[in-house]
Amino acid sequence: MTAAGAPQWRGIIEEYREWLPITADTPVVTLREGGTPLVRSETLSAETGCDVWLKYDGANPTGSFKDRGMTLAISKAIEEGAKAVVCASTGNTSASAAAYAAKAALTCAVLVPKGKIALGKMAQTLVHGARVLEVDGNFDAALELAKDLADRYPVTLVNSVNRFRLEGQKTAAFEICDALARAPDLHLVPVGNAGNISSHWLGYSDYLEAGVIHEPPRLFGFQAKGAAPIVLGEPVKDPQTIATAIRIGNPASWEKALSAAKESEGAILAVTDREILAAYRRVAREGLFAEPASAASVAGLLHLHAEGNLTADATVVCVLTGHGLKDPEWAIAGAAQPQTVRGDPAAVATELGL
Ligand code: AN7
Repeated sequence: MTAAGAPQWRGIIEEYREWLPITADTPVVTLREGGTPLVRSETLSAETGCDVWLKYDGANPTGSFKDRGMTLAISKAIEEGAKAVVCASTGNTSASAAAYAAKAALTCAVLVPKGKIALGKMAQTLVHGARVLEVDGNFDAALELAKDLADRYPVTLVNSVNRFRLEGQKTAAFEICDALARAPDLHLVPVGNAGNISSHWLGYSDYLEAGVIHEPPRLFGFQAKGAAPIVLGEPVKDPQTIATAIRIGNPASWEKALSAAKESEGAILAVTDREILAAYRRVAREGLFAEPASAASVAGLLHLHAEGNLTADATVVCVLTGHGLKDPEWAIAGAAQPQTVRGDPAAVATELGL
């Protein structure tokens, strides 16, 4: 036990217990996920004329929003007597599954598209002791394989088709409303397998139904242009984008995401890799390091602004879904390279122009 009264965020299950499908008997497997910063962006607010907030879900224990869903999925798996879990992943789900399975002493296997997951995510998955199997194919093929495996063998699937994942991830919407004491007008989020946007709509809908909020936000989801099946209205066989986290051609929660956008009077739209990288650098220069896929939400904000589709003074939340350290390659590629300097203060001062 921590000391009585010691302030510590307890993780999303304890903080939002009454909103989640658990009982007093559900064992809670937690790494104290959630409770992530909601940071106002002065520069994006000034540029767009809106009140812009960044929900930094990269501050979760394994560096992505997946932890919100994984605490619940792994807790329920333990409750149901599972001995092993499996997932397909573009990297963040596998990092999170590996960590929570380690915490629960469960066997974890992950199926990833060969050569297509960021180095940091691979490092996490391996260090937490998961079995990593590389599939010669993309994420969509790996997910079909994982589903098949879970249908036929005694292993629990912890991709977002597992309903407990979405139930856990909806807590991001709760935290945003709790912090603002209202729902935002617009809620912008990257879309890959389309689980997260669906879960956020679930969260806002729960709060609306309970009267905690009175107006829901409009939800806007952003896919990468080369991996935008929902925008195109058909699966993409060979999805391509530098944002490997959302390199997905046939999202599992396609219909749910479309309903979320429709019911909230929002939309699912596409942004280019160029827009994603510009947004990525921009939030980094404000002190928040988010991985490229995460920056799709901010790219989307600037896209809506450029097209004149923002109402002045609207309260806007952009979700930054994953930490930039997972995929440092892009940070280094786009920055000035370090310089070597002689080890005396005068030389350093000259170099810095002081
Ligand atoms: C940083 O890890 O699909 O639309 O297998 O890692 O709920 O899929 C990751 C997705 C956005 C898209 N941002 O969320 C996986 C995986 C980041 C991500 C998404 C992902 P969904």
